[in-house]
Amino acid sequence: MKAAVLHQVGDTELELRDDVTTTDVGPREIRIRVRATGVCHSDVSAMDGTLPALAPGIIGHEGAGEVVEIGAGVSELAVGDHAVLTFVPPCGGCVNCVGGRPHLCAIHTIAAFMNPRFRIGDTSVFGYAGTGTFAEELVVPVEGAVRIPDDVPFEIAALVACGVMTGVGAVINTARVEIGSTVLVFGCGGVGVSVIQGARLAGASQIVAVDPLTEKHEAARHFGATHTVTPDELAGLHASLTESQGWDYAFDVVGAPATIRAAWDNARRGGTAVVVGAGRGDAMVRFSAQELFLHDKRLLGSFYGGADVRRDYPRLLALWRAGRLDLDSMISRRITLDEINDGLRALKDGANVIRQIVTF
Ligand code: CXF
Ligand code: ZN
Repeated sequence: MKAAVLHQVGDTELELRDDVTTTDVGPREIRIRVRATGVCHSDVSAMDGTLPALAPGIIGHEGAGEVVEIGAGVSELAVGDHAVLTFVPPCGGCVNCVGGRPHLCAIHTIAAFMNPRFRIGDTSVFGYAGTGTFAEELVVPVEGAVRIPDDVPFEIAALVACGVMTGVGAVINTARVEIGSTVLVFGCGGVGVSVIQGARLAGASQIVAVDPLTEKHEAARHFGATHTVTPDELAGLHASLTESQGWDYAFDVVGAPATIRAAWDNARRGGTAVVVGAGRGDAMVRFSAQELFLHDKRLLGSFYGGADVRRDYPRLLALWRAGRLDLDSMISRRITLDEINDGLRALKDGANVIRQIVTF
């Protein structure tokens, strides 16, 4: 089959090949024919070493498709079912799953990391974050796919697998933003606009979006931002809009020390800063011992929007169906797998795209 291969971390291009295979479908595993995948900034981060990835590997982790084969002991899904993938398949039985934190389940995530499920000839090829959706097919544990209704377009479904879940979930699950709150968001990409949409769903009274690229401001307003500014303009708004008190919630959706620090600084005393952006392991953020107690703020990490995928994927799609979550407008561009390098380059260059979708 066709797939885009990362030979080494640090490579700037993926190699398109048509001789990639998957491992056989084992017990409790399924084979998915990928029908749509988003191009997420974490795919770029996997390639350039910002986020950990094993090579050779198939990148791509925001996908949806059709079940084409099921292994022994699979009863949850059947051939022909449509499903959205997840890069954290909840096992359902570990301390995290039982404790209401299925997004932190490590059982299948670690196994997927260690056990490559792709091959090129005799060479084992890893799937990024246990998935690898820049391929026509992939094999995942049955826990790694959530069934969706047949009438949901695959490209809409794919968005839910990472960006939308991460952004909306950060607001609803992690921060639990209350109605009437004021919200500040750094970054207006796919996850950033999902935070904005989450804040709108939560009934925020003010949603201020910050992005250095003014081309992105229009989209931010479309998705619910009440104000849009460049970083340079933020201090003025902090003074005029918040009477220099700061916002109730400040979300970093960039993952850089400067934006994390800015989220903290712009949260009001007693407010909440939420780190959604996926930053480098060696990038450090400084806080003084005094400010941590004196300002009485909460600093929250948000991984995968605190997803409970079996609960949240259907909810997000129900909100889309009800016209309350705009997923259609998030798709900036449709490409083929042959154009994947072009899509990745556009993201790296900061082009004005929210989500590019590869359709198969
Ligand atoms: C990432 C987090 C690290 C694994 C892949 C997905 N999240 C969002 O893109
Ligand atoms: Zn992602």
